[in-house]
Amino acid sequence: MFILPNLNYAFDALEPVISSRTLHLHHDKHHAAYVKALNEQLEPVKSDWTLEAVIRDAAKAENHKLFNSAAQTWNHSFCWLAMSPIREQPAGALAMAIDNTFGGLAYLKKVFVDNGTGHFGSGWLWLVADRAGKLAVRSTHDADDTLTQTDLTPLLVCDLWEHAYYLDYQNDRKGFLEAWFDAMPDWQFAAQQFAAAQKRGVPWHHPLPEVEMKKSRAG
Ligand code: MN3
Repeated sequence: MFILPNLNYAFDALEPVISSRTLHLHHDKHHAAYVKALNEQLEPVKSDWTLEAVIRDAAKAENHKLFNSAAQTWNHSFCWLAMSPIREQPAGALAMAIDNTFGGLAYLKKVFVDNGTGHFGSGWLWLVADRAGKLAVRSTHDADDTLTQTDLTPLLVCDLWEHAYYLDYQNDRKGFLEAWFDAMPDWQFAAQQFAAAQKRGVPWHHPLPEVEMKKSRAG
């Protein structure tokens, strides 16, 4: 079965941008529920099943229920890693690409916030790169991700579902996105993904499922 990944930081580490209460509910309830629903549809799973393959197969087969559970599991696992309690600035090749594509971090922020504010309903807001290292901001609806789009590697993602921000920001999605962009992105993680997009390294993959051990009758 797929396991709910632990966070790499304390639940209050993202305050004041994301409260401990929001993060607890988001990880312990919302994300956990997607993982549970995924496992209920998949069992028994083999240890070599990748979640990426499950997502792509479900999309191809138009199995919407499985796709939603699998993609929401993946998207949340990715979104925890795309955030850091340490406020960072992009550096190196990624910073250069941001300058080349957007004319600087301030304009990328404007494109990112405008896209997410204008996105109708639930979904995800992504910074992606193609194989040539060209950056773009994309939003996807509901559980949809960038894995089913060829030639795109996600660098960052922000959850646009109301459960991600409503306790802290109520209806002010724009305020949430501005605060998120200034403080939350893990630009080192994004830089690794950016290098992988151009075949320098391997992009992040979801942890493999754990196979339940059969009870030993030995002895
Ligand atoms: Mn969520």
